[in-house]
Amino acid sequence: MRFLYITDTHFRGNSPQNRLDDFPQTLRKKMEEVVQTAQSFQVDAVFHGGDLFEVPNPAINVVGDVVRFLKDLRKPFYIVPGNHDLFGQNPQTLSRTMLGLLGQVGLIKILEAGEKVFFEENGIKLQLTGQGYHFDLDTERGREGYLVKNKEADLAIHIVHGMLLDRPFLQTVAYTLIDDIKDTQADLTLTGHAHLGFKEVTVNHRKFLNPGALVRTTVLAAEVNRRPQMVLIEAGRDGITTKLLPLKSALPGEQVLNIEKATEMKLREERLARIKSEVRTSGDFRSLKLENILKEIAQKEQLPEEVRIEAIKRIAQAEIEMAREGGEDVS
Ligand SMILES: [Mn+2]
Repeated sequence: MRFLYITDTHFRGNSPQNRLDDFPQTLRKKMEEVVQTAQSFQVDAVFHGGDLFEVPNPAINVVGDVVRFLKDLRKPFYIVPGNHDLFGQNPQTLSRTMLGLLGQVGLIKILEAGEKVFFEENGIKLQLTGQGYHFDLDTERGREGYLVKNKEADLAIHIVHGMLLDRPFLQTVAYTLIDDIKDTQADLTLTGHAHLGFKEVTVNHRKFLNPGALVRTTVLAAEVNRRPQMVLIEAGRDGITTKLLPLKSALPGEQVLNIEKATEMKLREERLARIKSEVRTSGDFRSLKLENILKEIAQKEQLPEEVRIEAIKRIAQAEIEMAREGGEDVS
């Protein structure tokens, strides 16, 4: 059995602020390559990790691009809803979204939580499950959305639109570490949402992979240097193997992203890193969490409470802005 996996296509009718090219046209070319790849490898189905659309109610011509892609593809297409596909990031709004409509008319198959889809070839059975985005997904309560517990086939693939990461990130952003879900029965866990992605990780013979978004919309250095890619999945008697297929149609980051902005960002990052290291070396702080440092300074200097509260508010705002600029789709 063979499958192709892509994620975070963010179909939209105009170009993001940081792009220099005609974004919708570039995306159409990328999707042509996805179609050609799916056909030349004769995959059984194409999987999508969510955020098909930039907004839940895209314009008709944007939907037209997606429908044309699906018609050209002529393969079963399985997807989990991403936060961008939903109103207010709320899964209960699915039936009112364009993604929901495509599912209702049967052009795509939206994987519902707990639902299993089976594939079989040469006596080997594979189950596919998925978990769309929801608010609590990256909390301890939501963790089970990442876990496959009752495998009913020889092999299992699980697709999740959530902030699964291979290493710790900003404390203000909710995320789940691969280590937190290493007991899953899924042989391969595929994720989206974190646009930069991570390299395949194997723990206890379980594989975890996020190839990164198919589109680049921020000017973060890592994003400029990243080439969007697809994942070719082979499943059979020897288990599941994956191969990354970089998009040939994706232009170098410098040609599609506004680098001047990126340079500006890099200077800001360096400045921030310098401030952080100065804070680390100049104070005897019990914690490196900004809020805690602030608390200690406030106590030491006997600052009025309203000053401390105002500072907390500004730090939160700055971190939200940083996370936004950091290429992670947390909003
Ligand atoms: Mn996204």
